[in-house]
Amino acid sequence: MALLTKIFSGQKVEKTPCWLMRQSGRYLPEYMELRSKASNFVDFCLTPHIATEATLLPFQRYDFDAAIIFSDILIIPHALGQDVSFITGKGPQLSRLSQPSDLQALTTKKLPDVVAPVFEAIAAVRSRLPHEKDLIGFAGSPWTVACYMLEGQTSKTFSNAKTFAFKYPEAFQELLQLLVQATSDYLIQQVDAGAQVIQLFDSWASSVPEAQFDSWVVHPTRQIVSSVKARHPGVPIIGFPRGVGPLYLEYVSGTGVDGVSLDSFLPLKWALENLPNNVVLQGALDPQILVVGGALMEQEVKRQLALVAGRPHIFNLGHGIVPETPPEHVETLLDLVKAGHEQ
Ligand code: 1CP
Repeated sequence: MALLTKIFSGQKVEKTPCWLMRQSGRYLPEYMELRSKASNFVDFCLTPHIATEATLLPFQRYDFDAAIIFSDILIIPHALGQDVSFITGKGPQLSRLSQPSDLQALTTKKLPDVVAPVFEAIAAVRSRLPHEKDLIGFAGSPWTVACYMLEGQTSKTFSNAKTFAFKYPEAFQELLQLLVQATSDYLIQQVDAGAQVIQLFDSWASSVPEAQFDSWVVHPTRQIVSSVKARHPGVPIIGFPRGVGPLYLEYVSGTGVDGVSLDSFLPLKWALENLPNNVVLQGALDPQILVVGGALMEQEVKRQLALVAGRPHIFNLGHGIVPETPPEHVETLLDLVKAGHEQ
């Protein structure tokens, strides 16, 4: 059994498994070269042989314990009929939904055909990946995906998305429910195709007010977890409610996730004292420490491994690798995690 699935099955592991969010991305020159072959990022994600290659690229250099299928959380809005494009230097641009009536343009009709290449890539990666490595499938959580759909672009505050949610609560719930349905089906089919672990990214959960946290974040996530588990009871699901501080506890107990990805802002000691023992903790090196490397990184990796010792733990960052990361620091990090467990 590969290390991630082994940890989730409650067994002891011989070393702390490690994979990194955005492990295939702009910090790797070979990714930039592959990326230059497609002008359109959506096409890049939806071309099976390219997505397969992108997923496997980091394994030419590194001994990660898991691969994550190369795709993006905004494939779902694209498959629901929204215009989605990625502009270099600006990030994602979507035809913004600003009125409840704009939701009528969304449809699940074409979704199965549009996302089919993702399942093809998953099957191809699984057949090429060594059996001791897990393959992670993923999707964005409804709140975070809705943020982009309602904002039309990235934002520090997602104030247009929040205004829509407050002003039109019924239409907003309708959007969340459409995303719950589409995302559940999408993840079930990722597992059918060969994904062994699922991660749900709720990167903007931090912008949800406390009083709305249950209905905008916890409840829709619990619905997805229940639907996926109804079809695939054994598949581990990791949630990533980035930046929610003490609401991590409400998230973990309310959603039924098997693991939780910690961000770099949450005190590790708080997580260890407050989150249930049976939940697998993933994280949480600050990506900027990976950029700097050296003694700083060594100290911090050792500190985190010592603190988490005895708990089920997957080493990762607190958010994705940033483009300015020197690729050789990733190698050093993997060595440190490996050595840390042997001490
Ligand atoms: O031109 C390029 O190469 C585009 C850069 C890029 C990459 C490499 C984007 C655009 N997406 C991705 C891949 C990606 N996105 C993966 C691949 C698997 C991996 O190796 O981890 C994953 C898991 C994602 C998920 C994703 N996309 C999230 C959730 C995780 C997170 O970073 O918070 C989010 C918020 C997105 C939206 C998105 N897609 C791309 C960008 C630049 C962004 C973020 C924009 C923003 O800051 O709001």
